[in-house]
Amino acid sequence: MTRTRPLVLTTLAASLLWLSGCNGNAANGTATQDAASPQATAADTGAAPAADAIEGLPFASTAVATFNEPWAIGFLPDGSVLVTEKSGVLKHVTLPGGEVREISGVPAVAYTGQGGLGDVKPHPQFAQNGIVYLSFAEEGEGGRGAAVARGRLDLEAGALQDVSVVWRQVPKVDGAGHYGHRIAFDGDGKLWISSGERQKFDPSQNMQSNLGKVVRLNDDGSVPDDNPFAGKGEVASQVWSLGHRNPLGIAFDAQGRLWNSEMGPAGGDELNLVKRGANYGYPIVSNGDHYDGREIPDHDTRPEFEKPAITWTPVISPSSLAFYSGTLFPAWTGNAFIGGLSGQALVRVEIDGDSAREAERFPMGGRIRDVAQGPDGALYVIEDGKDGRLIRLAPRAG
Ligand SMILES: [Ca+2]
Ligand SMILES: [Ca+2]
Repeated sequence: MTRTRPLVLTTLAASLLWLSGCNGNAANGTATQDAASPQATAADTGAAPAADAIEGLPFASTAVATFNEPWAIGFLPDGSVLVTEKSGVLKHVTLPGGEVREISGVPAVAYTGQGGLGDVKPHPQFAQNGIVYLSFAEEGEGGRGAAVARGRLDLEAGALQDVSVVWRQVPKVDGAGHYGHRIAFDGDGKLWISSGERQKFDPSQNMQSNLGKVVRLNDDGSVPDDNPFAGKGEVASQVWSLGHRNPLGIAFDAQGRLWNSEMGPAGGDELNLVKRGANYGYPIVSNGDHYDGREIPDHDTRPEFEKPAITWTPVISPSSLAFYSGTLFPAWTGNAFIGGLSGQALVRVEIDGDSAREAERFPMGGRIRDVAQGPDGALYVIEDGKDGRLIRLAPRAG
């Protein structure tokens, strides 16, 4: 068994990277550091494209472009990529050139707290229909909630057209946290959405609400009649699984099984194999506890709830989840990758049947907001915050 690297060492390594980055910038006289973005500035990366974007990794890292609070990466079949910015901006990026263009027609978003423009995913038949899905936080009666809209991307016009909302969190509540709102498609073209509990706890167990759930829909937002709670109410019929907290990662493995990563409270981050109709226990059980110190019983006290395949304490703050199906990193085919916010890392996870283990943790020197596999078989990550970079990870040549 490879042991998980203790967090303190990861943090130390990240600090050393940060320091070395400072020195490098100071040496060439372009140092503009802030806490959210300890790496080189866009001008630096443009001036030295061959240099590693992140030092100390066992593979090459190349900065492609820089964004303002990027949130999600959505690859298109032609190898270009859409990137969302939390403030409500959608950008199209060519690869490998890294030319960035803003796309108009994005719905108005509630940009505050953890909310704003969220995930972006093309329809599985994007090459034929040009449809793109966006998730975002919106204002409405009762407060705020996540929504998912779809529209047709006209790349020549640089515009999203015929935009319509296909799903909403119910009910809208006050606050601006735990939207979740990652999007995935399965091999049958079904639309899957991870819905956070909006920091309201009990809705995760309430089937009159779709908060704290994973939902499964047809691509137009209608409800499939073979969902596990079909016929048990308008909201319940959307639900695939319940008892989730803030599921910021959702992805299918090569066998077509759904997994999700979710933020625990104080401790207890989770990777779950998401099963039909299953209850993942929040807020009744968690291997973490409430931030105010009140205990939440651990998963093993209540075997009727599905246990996580991996639980992390100290936390990594999983932002994102992707399965690697490429061959550019042949040793990693079938592995899961999780971006860590507080962990400032990319976590490699090996899957064995229904179980999973952390196999490796790469210190990224900053908070990682999303991870995705490109059509070229490279891994791409995006950094969190102001001046967050889109970075391509690939084996070193030779
Ligand atoms: Ca759980
Ligand atoms: Ca606990």
